[in-house]
Amino acid sequence: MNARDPSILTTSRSSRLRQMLTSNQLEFMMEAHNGLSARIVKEAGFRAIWGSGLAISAQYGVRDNNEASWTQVVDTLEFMADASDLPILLDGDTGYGNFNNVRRLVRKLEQRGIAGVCIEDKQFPKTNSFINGERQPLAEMDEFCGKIKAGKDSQSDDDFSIVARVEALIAGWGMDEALRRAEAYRQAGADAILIHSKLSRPDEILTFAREWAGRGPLVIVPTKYYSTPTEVFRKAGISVVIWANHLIRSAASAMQAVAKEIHDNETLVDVEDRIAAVNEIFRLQDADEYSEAERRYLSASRATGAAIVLAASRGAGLEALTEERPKVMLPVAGKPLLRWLVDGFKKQGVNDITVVGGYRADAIDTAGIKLVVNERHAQTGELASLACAADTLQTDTVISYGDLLFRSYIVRDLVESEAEFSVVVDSSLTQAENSSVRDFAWCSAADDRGLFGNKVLLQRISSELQGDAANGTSPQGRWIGLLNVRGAGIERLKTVLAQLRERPDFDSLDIPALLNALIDSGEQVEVQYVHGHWRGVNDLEDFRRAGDFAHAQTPLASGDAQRGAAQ
Ligand code: SPV
Ligand code: MG
Repeated sequence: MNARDPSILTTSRSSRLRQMLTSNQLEFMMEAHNGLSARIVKEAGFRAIWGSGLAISAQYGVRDNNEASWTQVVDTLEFMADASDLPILLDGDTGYGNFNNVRRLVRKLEQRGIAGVCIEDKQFPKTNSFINGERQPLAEMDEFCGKIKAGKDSQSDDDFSIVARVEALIAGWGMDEALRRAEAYRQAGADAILIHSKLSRPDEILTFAREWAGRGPLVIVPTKYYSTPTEVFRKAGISVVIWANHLIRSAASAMQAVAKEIHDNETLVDVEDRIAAVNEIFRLQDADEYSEAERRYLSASRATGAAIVLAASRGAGLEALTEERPKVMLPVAGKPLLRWLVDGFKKQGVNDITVVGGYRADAIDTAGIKLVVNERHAQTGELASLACAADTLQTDTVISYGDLLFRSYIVRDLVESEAEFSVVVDSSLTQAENSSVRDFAWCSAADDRGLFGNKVLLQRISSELQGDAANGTSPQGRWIGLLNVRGAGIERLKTVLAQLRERPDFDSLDIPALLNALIDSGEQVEVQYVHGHWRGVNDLEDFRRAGDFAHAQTPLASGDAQRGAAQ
């Protein structure tokens, strides 16, 4: 099968590595030395990873002399295999001992999903080939053949590859010895030969390849003869080129430059835009998958639910009290209105709370919340405020007015709803008893305890009891100012919000306009009916009564107050 066939992704890593070794086109492997670099190799488009001994020891800050134990290397590979689904060819040095160590190594590598190992014909403990290569003793050829056979005999996956690395050219033993060994290793069962050279020109590699004459796959590491055009390798019939250490080296130079600059300048300001954003690190760690999994597996407790609280207004009718602070900071029964709301959310595991401030946002207590400010609050409405927090809309989110008090079950039931969009509607309010009542809700069915559990859908919200929305009918209640958005609904809400943003009257739109637009675009908005048990603070009278309601929510409240609060 052609190695570039997309179906390759369904084949095992070991068979993909084997295909790369045996394909008749030139293939490339890039070095990685930990999970992050393994991920980066994959994203760059490579199809296999070289688990470089030099780079893995360097990232531990130790020498390429088997100072890191083989189990530490294998543990590192496990992170790499988790971070990338590419085949990994481990640079297994000398096999970390004799034939018996190779057997155990092969079994352990297979268990960790590693596709193959390269072993070199030197002696344990080895030294990197580029450090006094000619002084390094080679393994005895027959003994090394025994290691290859032992490795091949102990693999349980036929596709696991053992690459035999010939160090004869590095050690100065000459071309004939290199060819003699390569042939012996091939006959011992090696799946490919890695022929290494430390010259700055490719001459001896090309001579070797010519003499080898396609007896089996050839792998090269052109670290020293890097200026050779790749086409030369292709023409020479090389199977795989390994770029052996370029990520650890690029990481080192980037870290050196940034560390020095921060040290010398005692500020981050010069480097911030030149380095990966923190969000990019999160992306490389696959943080989104975590959020998704959390949504799936923590759904009962909603431990990381989010809320956006709209708190930009001064409060019409409350001007006398809101000279110095916005409405949400008015004290109700000893603590600010906003704190009641935030505590109510946190009690239900909605911990990630973004408050959109506007008027006197400086007076908002930011403990336990994130504050974003709608700078244009004086000219804009609720949707413009919501848009200021749109970036935080990533996970299940309750969108809430800031001037609400509610019994805790209301938010609990709302966040436990499976619906992508759900709203709380108070069925006890169907009349305009006072001027502050707005947001009347027309629903697919009235609140009927007998139908408890049946799905009721929102059809329209309007503050007018007459007109199109009313259509001659009475509303089924009043929307209390809580909207929950879940799962796939989040992106769709963002889309509708973006569409509304194009409208010239966007600045004057409120959340009901968003709900109506969602319904118009075909979304189902589920209704959760309540009968009292909440308060909005829209005017002085509301504010006065809010204190009683809040008191009734505290654990030591008297039974009378509790009943009073139930409206
Ligand atoms: C490695 O990457 O560790 C190698 C290749 O073995 S080299 O450093 O060129 O010997
Ligand atoms: Mg090495």
